[in-house]
Amino acid sequence: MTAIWRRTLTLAGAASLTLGMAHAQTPDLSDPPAIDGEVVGDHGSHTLRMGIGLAESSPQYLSSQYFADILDKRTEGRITVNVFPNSQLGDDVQMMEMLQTGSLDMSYPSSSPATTYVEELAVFDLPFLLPTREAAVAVMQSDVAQEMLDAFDGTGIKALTFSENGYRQLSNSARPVETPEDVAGLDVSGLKIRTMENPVHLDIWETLGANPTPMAFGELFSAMEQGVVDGQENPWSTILTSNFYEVQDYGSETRHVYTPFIMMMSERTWDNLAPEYQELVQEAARQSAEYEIQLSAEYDDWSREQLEERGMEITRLDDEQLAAFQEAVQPVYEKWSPEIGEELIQEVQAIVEETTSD
Ligand code: TK8
Repeated sequence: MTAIWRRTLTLAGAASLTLGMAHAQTPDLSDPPAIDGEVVGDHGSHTLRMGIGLAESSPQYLSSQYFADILDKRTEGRITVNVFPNSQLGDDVQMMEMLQTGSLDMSYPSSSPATTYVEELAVFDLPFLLPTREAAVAVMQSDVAQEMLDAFDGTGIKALTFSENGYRQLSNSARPVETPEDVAGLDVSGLKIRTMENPVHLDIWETLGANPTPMAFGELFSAMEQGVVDGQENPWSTILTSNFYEVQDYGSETRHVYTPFIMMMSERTWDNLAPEYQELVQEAARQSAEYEIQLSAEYDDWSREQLEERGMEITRLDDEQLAAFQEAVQPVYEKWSPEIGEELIQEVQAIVEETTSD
């Protein structure tokens, strides 16, 4: 059953019908915005390889295809972008290293493992900092965020734009989680939780009493299947599109961190592009990020419902329960604020307040 189901995800819809699968693979998604804008001049041909972590049905993949379509159309086929999903070219950390050496042209990692290049990005890893998607988007589009992208200059990576990975939710195979105590376990041991390769995330789960292990995303499914870890945390859409529900019985709507993605290009590839191509790539990146954020929003609640339909037991936390998590992770703020910079945190908080006050 598992194998068949996983196969249907990569086949055309017709195959799923033949197998009698009633579940839709995607929600009703907005069509990609029309590609207007002029065809740019002929500055030669380029074929670019772009590696991403998520599956073909994810907003990340669909919007990357849109990015490819924009470049294709506006160069009359002179720039081709081939998108490789499912971490098949490597994990976030590996692919960023490949961008540096020029052995890969583009990638789309989470901001969290990219903090090794630009420390300030860790502001996004602070738990419960961004209360609404609107606030998160405003921060991603702010000057402060642009400075973080610019800070990649000289690392071998050209950071093009932020987009949405989203609110992270806890899933596990051991027990329903409603409180921090459920994470730590009273008579039982703390949940073994996979985290992204990022020290703030590690600290969050240590503070909550879990046994966290940083691990590449591409290894996560089999680690959960084999019981190397009990659980993980990612947006509902990822838990759905990467089939984690097959090996995770419980989900909790913790929304503990909002993490962005960053679309990136190898600086070597970037430097090989004519200025007019560079401008186009930058514009297409922003347009596709807007589309990605929209798709991601359309996916979010729908994915949670789909997961419930597929048998996951999902716990929604009330305000009091969320407050208990928020309080439990206060030490993470105290520890990391000086490292990340109080001023930066305050700047982000000011943007958040602007969006929530009107
Ligand atoms: C995909 C990752 C993933 C992230 C993670 O490449 O590692 O859990 O949330 O989406 O970037």
